[in-house]
Amino acid sequence: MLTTEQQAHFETFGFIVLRQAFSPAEMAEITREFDDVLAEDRQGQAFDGAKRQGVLGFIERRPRLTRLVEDDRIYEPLEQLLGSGFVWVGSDGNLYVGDTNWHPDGSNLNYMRIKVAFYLDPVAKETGCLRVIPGSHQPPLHEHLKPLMERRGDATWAPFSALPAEVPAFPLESQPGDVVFFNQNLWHAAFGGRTGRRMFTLNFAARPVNEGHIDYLQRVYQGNLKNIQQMQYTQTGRVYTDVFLHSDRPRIQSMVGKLVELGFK
Ligand SMILES: O=C(O)CCC(=O)C(=O)O
Repeated sequence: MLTTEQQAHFETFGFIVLRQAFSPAEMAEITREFDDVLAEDRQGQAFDGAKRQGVLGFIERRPRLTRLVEDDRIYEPLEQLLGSGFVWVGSDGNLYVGDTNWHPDGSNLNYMRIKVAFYLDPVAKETGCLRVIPGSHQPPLHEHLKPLMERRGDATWAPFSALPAEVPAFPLESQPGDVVFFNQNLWHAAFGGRTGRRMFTLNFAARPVNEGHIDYLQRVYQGNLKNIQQMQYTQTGRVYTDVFLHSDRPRIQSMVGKLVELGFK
């Protein structure tokens, strides 16, 4: 459970880090599964570091990883921040290559979505930790930052007279076992990480209550479907699995019910 102050931190700044929420023994298990899933996706090939490897539908591939979404340490904060009836969007496991440029995951300021990120190696400001611009999940700062995206990937682009790596931001330095929760409208980036930086994310959205929300979920689903069909190594053709969509676990059922109703597969 989050304290009232932690909730206020999330609401005001757009993120919260839960320090050492998972023990070293749990992280060893989770990391082993992570490495296994990413290796399985590569079908025996070594990771050559030429570009990011991203595996969508990541946590559904191992029961130990699937359990994370119903774990009190993840589920309860989400219920506090998103409200009851929140829905599953999806997960990805990643080996990153190079910097991640400034972006929000979306600009749908009327619909709350949260990303939960696990960094599996220690990461600091100059070594690939997530940097966030506190408060940028809300207007007007959210909109004021849009020039940052005009020339993505250009390391000399400085619309605010600061190079990308010097844009004023807060570094979410973390150790394995820490869990980052952030509002997906928040502007974020990462600089200086090693090739093969390991992280995975779980993504959720508030209960959809209007056409705009449903429309958003449909668009994300279609986008994920396209991405999954174009995955670098293994194409499953499905965003979700039947086992997950028809789970007998009450917490999982509650987050996928709407997706089943919408015909997502
Ligand atoms: O860790 C990173 O490089 C960035 C992660 C990110 O942008 C995301 O998951 O949306």
